[in-house]
Amino acid sequence: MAETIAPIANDLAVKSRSVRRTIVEMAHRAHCGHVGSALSTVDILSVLYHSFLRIDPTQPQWADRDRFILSKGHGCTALYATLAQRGFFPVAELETFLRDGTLFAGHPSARHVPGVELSTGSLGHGINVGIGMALAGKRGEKNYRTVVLVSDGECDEGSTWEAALTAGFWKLNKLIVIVDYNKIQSFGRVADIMELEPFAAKWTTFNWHVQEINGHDHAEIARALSKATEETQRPSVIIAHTIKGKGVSFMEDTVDWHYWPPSDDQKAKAFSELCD
Ligand SMILES: Cc1ncc(C[n+]2csc(CCOP(=O)(O)OP(=O)(O)O)c2C)c(N)n1
Repeated sequence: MAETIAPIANDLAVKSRSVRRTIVEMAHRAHCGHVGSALSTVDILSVLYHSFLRIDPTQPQWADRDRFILSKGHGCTALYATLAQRGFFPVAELETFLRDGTLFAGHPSARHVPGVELSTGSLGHGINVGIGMALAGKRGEKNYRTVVLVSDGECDEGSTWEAALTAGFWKLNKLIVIVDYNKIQSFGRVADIMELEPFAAKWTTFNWHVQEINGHDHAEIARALSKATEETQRPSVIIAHTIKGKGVSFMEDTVDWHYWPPSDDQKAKAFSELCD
């Protein structure tokens, strides 16, 4: 796999393309799905891991680190590839993905993978655990921030709105939720399954600071994160408008690429679109 991954460059666009290639490569090798789910989060993860989160890959458990939770755990190939790129473990280790004995399962394990803060996969729990982390930080007068990336499908779950109510009530200003609003779930479109709109207004009434951005624009993502840190009284939500399958033309905005694994030809076509 190592030869298929571009050398780490300074530019976030190059880094994001490299992560996208790794995602396609992992799914192709392991013959697994969730490629579209992972591709949708790449630009957000790139900005978080390369320019926002205060973390140290040599000390994944550093007490004052910022916490990041990938609540939509099925998109973990994006997280694995980004953590590898950031230096938490060698990219070559990702060759073991989904093999017997691997650290890299189809949903991320905090017990096994350096840099993974919470084992996720059962949707609808990320913000709730993030609240615990943020509350512990607030009560302990710590300076760390807690960032949770959730899917739009998770916003159909009651646990998400209970968390939203709680964080707003406790004024957890160091909690930042990013919604990967790609408008698609496993088997259909959010608008047909359980419409979320008016989405921003819902968070506002739960007493959150709300921003809406293009979730593939690195500069916009960085600006929104920076603005979120200025809040002193409210938790922040960044509603990131994204495209499921972003970066690979035939995967973009289709329900099919929730579960399909890429064939040899599809991998080759994807790589031809993701070259530097
Ligand atoms: C509690 C729970 N119910 C069902 C599932 C099965 N499941 C996996 S992904 C998914 C939905 C995918 O849609 P979304 O959450 O919007 O994620 P994305 O479109 O970004 O992949 C579901 C229902 C799960 N992982 N957890």
